[in-house]
Amino acid sequence: MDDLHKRLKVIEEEAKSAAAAAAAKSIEALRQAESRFLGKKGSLNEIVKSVGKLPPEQRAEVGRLANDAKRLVKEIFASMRQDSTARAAEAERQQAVAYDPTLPGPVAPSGGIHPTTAVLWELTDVFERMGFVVEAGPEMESEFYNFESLNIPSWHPARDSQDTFWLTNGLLLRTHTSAMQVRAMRKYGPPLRVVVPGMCFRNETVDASHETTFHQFEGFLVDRHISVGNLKAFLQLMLREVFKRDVKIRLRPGYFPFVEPGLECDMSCLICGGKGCPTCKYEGWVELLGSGMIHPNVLTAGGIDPHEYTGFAFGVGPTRLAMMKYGIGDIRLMNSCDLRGLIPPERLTGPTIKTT
Ligand code: FA5
Repeated sequence: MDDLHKRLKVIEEEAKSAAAAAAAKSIEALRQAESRFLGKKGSLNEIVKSVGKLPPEQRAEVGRLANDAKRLVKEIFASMRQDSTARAAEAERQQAVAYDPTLPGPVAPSGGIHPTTAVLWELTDVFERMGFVVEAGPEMESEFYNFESLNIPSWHPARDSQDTFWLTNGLLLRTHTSAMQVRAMRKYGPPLRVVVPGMCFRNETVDASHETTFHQFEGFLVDRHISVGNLKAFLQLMLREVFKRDVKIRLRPGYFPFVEPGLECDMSCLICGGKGCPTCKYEGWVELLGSGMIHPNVLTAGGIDPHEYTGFAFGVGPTRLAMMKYGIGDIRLMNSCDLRGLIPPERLTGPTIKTT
């Protein structure tokens, strides 16, 4: 019996130091150490199992001693478990305290700006500085504002040049931002200076310079004594602001029913340096905009007396400007969601925040 006492004492001591060592490591290590003493094949269970083989008069006493030792070892591990959970909670608390909320946070990667957006900001900025108001207008437009008010009745062949998406609700997707001309004339009356950045839609065959969904930027000014000279000066100023230098342009007669005379403005292709490439359809020139002096019928539709007032209007493709400015050879890349095409904010040359 003395031997058993000694053996149980040794087991208790071993359990104490094993529990302390395991608790310093992890809860899992503690669980493994506990099963070495209390598991099915643990040292204490071996003693309990051997009780059956003892002489009957010793069994009760040995069983009692072994069970006492088991209880004690269980308590040792339970208290160690509690300690190590408390220590983990404390470590977590300490870590939270160590967190300094006044330190600067990790730097998030900053976004880039789409080249067309950058050009639109620049265009809007330069015209706002010259007293133009910015209008958006609806993308779902009526036939009246998109065509009829612009001197394009239903029988007019010019309708064919703007393949139109007709909607089932009697409206259409506007084919150009000129649709805002008569709306703005009726809203503001003369004299007026308005720009309209906005999306336009045409059922066109897509190629390197044509998309079915594209931006336009319309500008029009109505006042007394406005001439083609004013139009040319504004166009040159606009292009100088966008390209930050003088660029080679040419004006040539162009037909739009809502202007008289009508002028198209081309720019020497910056992709090929004017030699010819798919972007400029091998002509060396890229068509940037349509423009002209507002037709008297349009002024009349807008409630303005054409005998007293004249005005100019132009509609430019900001996407094409962006392609020239940033050397992008194919308009399809602009809507391709390729993030490599975005301009890091530090490379922007114009205003970076625009609220309209
Ligand atoms: C017009 O849309 C006229 N409303 C412009 C205008 C306004 C003329 C005021 C006179 C007075 P046009 O269809 O040429 O014209 O388009 C004008 C510009 O929009 C083009 O020069 C081009 O830069 C851009 N554009 C036209 N169609 C597309 C297209 N499918 N994809 C990309 N850009 C286009």
